[in-house]
Amino acid sequence: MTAGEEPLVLVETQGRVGLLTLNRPRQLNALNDALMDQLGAALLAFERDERIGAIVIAGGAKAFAAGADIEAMADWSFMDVYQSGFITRNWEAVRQVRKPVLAAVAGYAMGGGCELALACDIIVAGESARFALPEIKLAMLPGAGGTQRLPRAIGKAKAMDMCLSARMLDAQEADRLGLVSRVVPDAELRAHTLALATQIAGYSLPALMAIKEAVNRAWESSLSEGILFERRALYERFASDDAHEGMHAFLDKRSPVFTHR
Ligand code: DAK
Repeated sequence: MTAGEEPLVLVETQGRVGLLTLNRPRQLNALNDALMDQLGAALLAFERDERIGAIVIAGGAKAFAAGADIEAMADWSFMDVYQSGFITRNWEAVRQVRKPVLAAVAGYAMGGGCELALACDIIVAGESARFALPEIKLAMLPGAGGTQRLPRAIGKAKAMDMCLSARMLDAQEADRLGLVSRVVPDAELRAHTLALATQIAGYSLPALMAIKEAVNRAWESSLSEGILFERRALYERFASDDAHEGMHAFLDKRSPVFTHR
């Protein structure tokens, strides 16, 4: 970004919540390299910032994000994407974040925009939210985790339908299928998501990180391995100041004071 240029990602904090707003409204937040660089850098800065306990990624009213930037990609060659590590280089920062990440989705979440939301831990959808992986229309394929995360989220039958026919889901159907966590009126989306993130960020950060790691492990291992992982994570809780504080506060009938240790 050069001086005087509008940032492609707006960065704000509200208490212990870091809020990132995608800001390319004229292109419906199409995700070009510069935007993904800024998003990745902001995510990792919040990850390092001990005053932040949860992160929200929001889009605009018409689009969360309409996908990877087709104009930028149209003439790329294999060597261009291979040598620059397209996707891997900057799209995967969200996967490195151990703190909870919430997506606030209104309007279109298409292609890479849908995949970005899928990579978040919680999706709060406004009633206008629309989810699709329409890459097949471009003779492309979802390349930022869509073919992998979508079947895990909603099952093979629905995922195949979306990937092969470009079928678009509205917020209610996405809710029914388990693609999103909650649906709220558009006018309440930002406030609702920030309130949820504030609630989450008020809990013990190392406990949140342990839960996120354990739930993600459910996607990536057998049940018995996952249970073993969960049990170890539970034992580790007994090495944490916050867990003792949380249990004693309950017994003392007072609010806990977490130090995030
Ligand atoms: N890229 C670039 N520009 C886009 C865009 C996109 N994805 N989506 C919209 N825009 C631009 C439009 O070109 C238009 O620009 P102007 O003509 O005003 O200059 C402006 O945003 C407003 O869009 P529309 O005029 O089209 O608005 P409508 O309300 O009529 O339609 C729409 C909204 C979201 C239905 C429509 O814009 C649309 O279909 N957009 C494309 C959606 C799409 O196909 N998304 C998937 C993109 S492909 C990879 C990994 C990942 C990916 C690729 C490769 N590798 C590892 C290699 C991911 C691929 C994708 O995400």
